[in-house]
Amino acid sequence: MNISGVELRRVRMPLVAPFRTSFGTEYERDVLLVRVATGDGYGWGECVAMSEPVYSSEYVSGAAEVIAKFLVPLLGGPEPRTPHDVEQRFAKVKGHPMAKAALHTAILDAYLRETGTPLAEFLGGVTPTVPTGVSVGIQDSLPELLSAVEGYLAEGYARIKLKIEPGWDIEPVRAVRERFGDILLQVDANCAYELRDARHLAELDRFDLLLIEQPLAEDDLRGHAALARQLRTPMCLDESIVSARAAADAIAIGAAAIVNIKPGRVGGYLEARRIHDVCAAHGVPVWIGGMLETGVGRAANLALAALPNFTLPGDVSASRRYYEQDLTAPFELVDGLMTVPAGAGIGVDPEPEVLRELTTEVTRLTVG
Ligand code: NPG
Repeated sequence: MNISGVELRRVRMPLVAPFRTSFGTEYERDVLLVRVATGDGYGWGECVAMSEPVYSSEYVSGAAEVIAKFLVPLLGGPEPRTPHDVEQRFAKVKGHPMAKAALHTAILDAYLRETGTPLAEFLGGVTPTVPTGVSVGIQDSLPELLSAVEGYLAEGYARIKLKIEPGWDIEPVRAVRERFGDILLQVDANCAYELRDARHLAELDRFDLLLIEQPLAEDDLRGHAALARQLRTPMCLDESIVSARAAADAIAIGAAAIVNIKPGRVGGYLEARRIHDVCAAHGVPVWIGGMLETGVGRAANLALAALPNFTLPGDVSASRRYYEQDLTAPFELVDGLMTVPAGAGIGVDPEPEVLRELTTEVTRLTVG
C-alpha cells in the first residue's frame, strides 16, 4: 500500500442535546478525523476519543499527538502490504487503541476502496441491516426521562439503554418498565459502582433487563465475576474488554455473559473481529457499542455489526439522535433497523461543504 500522506482534521460537532453519563456531560464532540492518501486513492477514519480522559485514558489531543509523532512514522520504510501488516507495526506502540483505530481504519478504508470491497464483506458480515437501540443519558427528572424514552420508542428504536449511576438507577428503571411494559431494556453504569453495591444492584433483577453493562472499574474482572454470581441480570462488559485476550479472560472467569464491542476501544476492526470470534466460540453474544460517532465512524460500526454473533441491538442510532447536521448523508432508522453501507470501504464520505464549515484545525503529515 502506497500511503503518501495523512491529514488530521478536527471537527466541532454540537450534540442535539447534552449527553450525561456517570463520568460527565458531553455538549459537543471535538471529532478527530483521519484521512489517508494513497497512490490514487484515499480512506477515512474517525477517532472515538473524547476531549477529556474520562471514559478511558485517551483524549482527542493526545490521540492526535500519538498519531502524528509515533504511528505515522511507522508507516515509512518498506510499504506495508496489508492492513494486518499495519496493525503489526502499530503493536510496537503500547496502548493508545483509539489513536491506532482511527489511523488503521483510514488505511483499511483506502485498502478496501482500491479493490471495491465493502468493509462488511471484508469482515465477514452476513446481514444487510442491523437492529438498533438508543442510549438514553441521565436526566434531571423522571418525567424528562419518560418523555425522552417515549420519543425514541415512537421513532422505532428496538431497545432502550438507560445510563445509570448511584442515585439514578432503580427508580428510573422501575419508571420506564412500569410506563412502557415489555420493551427491550438494559442499563449502563460506566464503572460507577463498587462490589459492595451488589445487594443494591440486585434490586434491578426484578425488571428483566437484557443486561447490566460495566458496573465496576475497568480493571476489575474478578469483581465483575463476583458480582455476576450475585445477580440474575446478565453481566455485560464494555470498558474492561480492551482486547480479544481480555475477552477470553473475562469469559473464562465468568465476568462477562455478553460483550459490547467498540472497535475504537480495542485498536480497530481487526481486533474487534477477533473479539467477535472469541465470543462466538464461547456462545457469548455481542453488540456494537457507540461513542457518539459521526456518520464516518458509524458507517464502519454498522459494517462490523453485520457479523453473525451481533445478536443484540447496538448503539448505532440514526444521525438525528446525535447531530442536527451529520458529516455524511444522514443515517436513518427504518423499522428499528439501520442499513449496512454497501459501497466500497466504509461506504460513505463526509460532505465537503459540511466538513469545511465545521473544521477547526487541519494538520498535514507526510509519510516516509
Ligand atoms: O449511541 O453512540 C452512541 C452512544 C452510546 O452510551 C453510549 N456510549 O459508555 O457506551 C458508552 C457511551 C459513551 C459515549 C462512552 C461517549 C464514551 C463517550
